[in-house]
Amino acid sequence: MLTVARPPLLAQTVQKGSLTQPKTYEQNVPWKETGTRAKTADYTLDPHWDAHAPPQVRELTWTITRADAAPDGYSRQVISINGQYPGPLVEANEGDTLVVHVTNQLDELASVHWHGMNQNMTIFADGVPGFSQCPIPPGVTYTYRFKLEQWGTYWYHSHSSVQYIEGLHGPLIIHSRREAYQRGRDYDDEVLLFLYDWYHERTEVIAQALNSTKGYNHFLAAPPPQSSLVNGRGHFDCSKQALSQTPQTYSCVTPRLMPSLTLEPNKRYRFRMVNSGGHAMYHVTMDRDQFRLVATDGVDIHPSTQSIIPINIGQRYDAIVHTDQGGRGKGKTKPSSFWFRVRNQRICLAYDDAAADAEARVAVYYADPPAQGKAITKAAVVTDGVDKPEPTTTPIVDVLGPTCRDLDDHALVPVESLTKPNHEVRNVRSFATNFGVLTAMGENATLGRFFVNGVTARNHPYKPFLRDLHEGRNVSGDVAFAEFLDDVWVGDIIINNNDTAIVHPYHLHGRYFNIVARGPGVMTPEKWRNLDTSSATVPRRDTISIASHSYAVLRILTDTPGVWPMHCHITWHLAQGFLAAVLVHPNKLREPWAWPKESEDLCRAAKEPDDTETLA
Ligand SMILES: [Cu+2]
Repeated sequence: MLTVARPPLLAQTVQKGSLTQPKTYEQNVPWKETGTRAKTADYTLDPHWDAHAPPQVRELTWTITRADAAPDGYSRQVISINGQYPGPLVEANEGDTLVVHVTNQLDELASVHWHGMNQNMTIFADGVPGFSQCPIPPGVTYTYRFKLEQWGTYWYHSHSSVQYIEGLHGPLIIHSRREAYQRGRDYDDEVLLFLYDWYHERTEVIAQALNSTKGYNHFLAAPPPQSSLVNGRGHFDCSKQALSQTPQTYSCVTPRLMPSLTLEPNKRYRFRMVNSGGHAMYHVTMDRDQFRLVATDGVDIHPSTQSIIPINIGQRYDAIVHTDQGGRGKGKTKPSSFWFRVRNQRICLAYDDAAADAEARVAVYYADPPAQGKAITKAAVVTDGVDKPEPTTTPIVDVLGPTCRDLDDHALVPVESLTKPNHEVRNVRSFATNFGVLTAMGENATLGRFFVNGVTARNHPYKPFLRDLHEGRNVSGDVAFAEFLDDVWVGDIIINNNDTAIVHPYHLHGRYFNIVARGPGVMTPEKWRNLDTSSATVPRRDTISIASHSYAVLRILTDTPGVWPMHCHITWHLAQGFLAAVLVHPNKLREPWAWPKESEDLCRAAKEPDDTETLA
């Protein structure tokens, strides 16, 4: 059976009409108040969490609405979950079943993807319209139900166009008795740091402009953010607003205080850091202490000491920070307050916003007077700020320099390996990605788009591939496919980033990958055959930065049947067609489990015509 009908190879420049837009918004239109204020998220991890509790069902009920917020001082509408912005913290244990009832009260389509989850035999819960489900229409409730088979730091986000940047995202923390690093033994408390860039323009306006011949602010390339936020809190200098090409708002008030975090001295904190943004890649640093890195993308690793943590979109890093009082030099003591910095690597942006601050900062204070004994007296959480003198510390020198690259793979060796580096692999598939242009029909102008194997993805949200595969139809058309048939249990995916300048964070759904090779130049299947991966240190993660004119070879266990997106996690690039599909065990998808009644009901709840096309 031929499952994947090969799409025609498109040249970089082709004659083609512009994308169908179901809805249009004007650029530079001031925000209207909804009249409802969003509550800023409180990301306190439960200090009494029982990682040894028997497996249970964790049932959540979410209502998604618009609300007003001014995360960095600039007032605009955001998307809230249960009135909260950004979305609520979800905590669970490995082995639990997560059940989330999502009611969409927006006037647009919605979805929720669970970033990094294997979705083993639950592809229908992966949350990607056009791939694994139909979108959730306004007024409809849809339930995600899946078992958690991993542990660590994850997150969830909308997979409908560029919607998550509006606020439909949040952290997903999975505890386990099997974790290599345990609370009480390896650390005393934990701190969640949900880091992302923030835009003053409605994101759908930006995406639509990018997909027009005019571009956004006259650029075909993705725009820069106006600020960066930590747990929904940031700082924008409203006096600079005129420098920014963003709409006037009903109110912009520069926050008086910087976000703050109070820690107790002589304790070990596990920092769980997520880059849940749209475009900005960060270097996370502290003016005072260093990080003992213990996990990447939810995978426990052998610890290493780092002073700078580069974190690209979609990636997570866990690090233990020891708040000891020793000085760096003889007789010196460390300052009792210092800055935690989230430094936007502006070199990774196509262009910059003159009004934007290059970093988000959190003022870290040590509790006063110092707490005695082992017990943590207060849960550590980032707050709106405290009335104390600001830290006077200066940033460390960024020895990595301005760069969009990942940490060296040697620092990311998993405690437990998944695939054997010398595993015999016979199956290889390739993706080559590049920026290109489409010539719009009848116009002497071009659209900026991304291409994977010559195809720029177009998303048909009401025609999920999974439904077609389940019902025995061929899938074809508007994305590039890589296919691993039902008798293949391990495979390699070559990714060649053929762009001239841009580093992209590539994310694969459905399975971790092991990075068995990477480097400059182009990897071909012929060269791949001679690749010696027997001595490779093999990091395992779900999002990898690949530089321009460079490649990576990703090894996956092909044991989770599904049709899994592989895409750039720069949300603007995804909206410009940077999306492909990895099809694993297609025959298995014909079985009843793969398309539950709820999935079919959701597609039937769709009121839109079947041929609606939205941004990827
Ligand atoms: Cu990209």
